[in-house]
Amino acid sequence: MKFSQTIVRKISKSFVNGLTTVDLGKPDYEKAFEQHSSYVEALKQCGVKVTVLEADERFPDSTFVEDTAILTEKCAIITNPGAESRNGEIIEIQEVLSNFYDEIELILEPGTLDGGDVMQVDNHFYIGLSNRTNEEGARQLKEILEKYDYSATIVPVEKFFHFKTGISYIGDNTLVLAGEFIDKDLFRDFNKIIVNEEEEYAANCIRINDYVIIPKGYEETKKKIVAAGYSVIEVGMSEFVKQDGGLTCLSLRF
Ligand code: CIR
Repeated sequence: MKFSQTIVRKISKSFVNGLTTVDLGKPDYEKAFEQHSSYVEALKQCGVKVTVLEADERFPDSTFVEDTAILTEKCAIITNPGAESRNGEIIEIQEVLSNFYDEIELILEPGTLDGGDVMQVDNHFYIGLSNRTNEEGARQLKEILEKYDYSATIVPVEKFFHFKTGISYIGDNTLVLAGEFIDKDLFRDFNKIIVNEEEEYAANCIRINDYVIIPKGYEETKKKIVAAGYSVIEVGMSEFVKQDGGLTCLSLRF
């Protein structure tokens, strides 16, 4: 898939007090700021335009813009984020996306859905059921996608935070995947780049045009992706790991 646009949001000072399920200590704001700047540079290197939204102190997790929308070639779908403290993030995102999209759809109560649970493979979407995405949210998304002639499969997520925490599609019928997804029958027809347990975090990576962006410091996974013929860009993510955030969460791509 060819991407030309991305949207990111600068981290707020309140970022360090955002939601997390891991016990890795508080992120360092300055370092997170630097890492976010490197991420923006990596996106630019992939040849996309980057719209940088200002930090929003009201929402500590608002730098994780991916969770607020699903973007397709035909429509934008504004999600209904499953975490109460994040729900208000969608208001400004909808305004921003109305500059790019004529067709905007909404996930509505009692459905909840986070963008981190949705993986696109060409015209098909996999929708993960996680702590953030419930069955009603997944059902609504599937129905919307089918209206636009896409198809979708709903997949239970057992252990990972979001569906895409453990799986990424990098084009060419190839998945990068870890843990519970490695032996899943649903993915049997894909080429698989398997991420070992110590490097699980690197299963969340992003193919943008001619590059795959991966987190820095995951050498085995890097070797495997390079060996499969991809050009890799590495970005330091240590401060985002502390807040359960992966590479994909930091941008919306379309
Ligand atoms: C949250 O709990 O919502 C944030 N601290 C992390 C969100 C990560 N987003 C993603 O994986 N798509």
